[in-house]
Amino acid sequence: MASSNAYIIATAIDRAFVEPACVLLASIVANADVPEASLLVYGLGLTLRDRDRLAKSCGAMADKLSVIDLNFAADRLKKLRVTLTVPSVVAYARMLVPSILPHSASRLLYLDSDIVVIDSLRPLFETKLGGAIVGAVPDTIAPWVDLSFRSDVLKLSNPSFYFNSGVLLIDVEAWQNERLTEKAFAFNESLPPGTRLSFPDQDLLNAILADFWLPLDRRWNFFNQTDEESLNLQSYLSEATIVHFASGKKPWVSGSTHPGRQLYLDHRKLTPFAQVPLDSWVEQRLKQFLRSPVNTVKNLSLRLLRR
Ligand SMILES: [Mn+2]
Repeated sequence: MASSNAYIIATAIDRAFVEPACVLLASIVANADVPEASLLVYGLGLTLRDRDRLAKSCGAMADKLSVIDLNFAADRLKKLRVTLTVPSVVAYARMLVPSILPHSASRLLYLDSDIVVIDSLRPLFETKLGGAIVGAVPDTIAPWVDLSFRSDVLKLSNPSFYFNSGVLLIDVEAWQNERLTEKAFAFNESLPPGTRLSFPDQDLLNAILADFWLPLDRRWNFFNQTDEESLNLQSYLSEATIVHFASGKKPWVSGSTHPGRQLYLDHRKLTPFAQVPLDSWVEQRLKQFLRSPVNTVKNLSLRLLRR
C-alpha cells in the first residue's frame, strides 16, 4: 500500500484557460487546507506573462507551483482528436501526467481548469481507494448519449457506470504498475477509423478504467447532472467542495447566468485578473481559437455553428 504523504494537484491548460486556471489556483490556496501540496500546471504555448499570472495567483503557496511545458508531449497530443466538448488537446494531458510523476507521488488529484475549490481537500486526499486506482464522481446519463456506443465501442459491461473525468483522484504507483497511460493511447489507436467519441479523454479513461475506479461522493465534483436539475448558489455552498463548471455555460463569460458564478467571481478577485473586464462570448471563443495552437479551422467553424 502506497504511503499518502505526498499530495500533488495538477491541471493542464493552453493560453485560452489561463484565467480560469488562476482562479482555480487561488481557490485552492484560499480553501483547500493542503498547504504542503505541490501544484502542477501543465501548459501548452504559455507566455512568460501567463506564467507570472499563475504564480501570482498562488499567493502563500507560490513556492509550491511548477509550470511545466507540455511541448515534450506535443507530438503525441496533436494526433488526438479535438471536439466540441473537448476543444483542446491539453484535455488529454490527464492520460499522460500520472505516468511521468515519480513513484513517491502516491496521491495525484487531477483537476480540470474549469473548477473552483470551496472547502478542504484533505478528506479527499485521505480517501482510501480500496484497491481501485482512480476515484471519480459518476456522471449520470445525458439524454442524448447513446448507451449502445458505450457498450459497443467503449466495451463497458455496464454503460451506466461511467465517471466524469474533471476530477480524478489517482494512485500514481498503481497507475504506473498497470501501464494505464499506454493502455489509454493503445485503446484510442484500436478504435475503428472515423469513430467519434462523445467526450474523448473521458470516454478513453472510462474504457480502460472500467474495473479500476471507485465512485466518490458528488461533493468532490459538483456539477449539473441533468438539464432539468436546478442548482442555485445555496446548493453549491451546502453540497459542494469542488465546484465544476462542466457545461458549456462558463462563468467567466460576461453576462453568464450560471448559478455558481459568484463563486468564480469571488475567487477571481484574488488573481491578477481582478481588474480585467470579462470577455463576451464572441471574444472568448475567438481567443480560444487563437490561443489553442493545435485547433483546426474545421473545429472553429463547428463551434461557431453551434450557437
Ligand atoms: Mn471541465
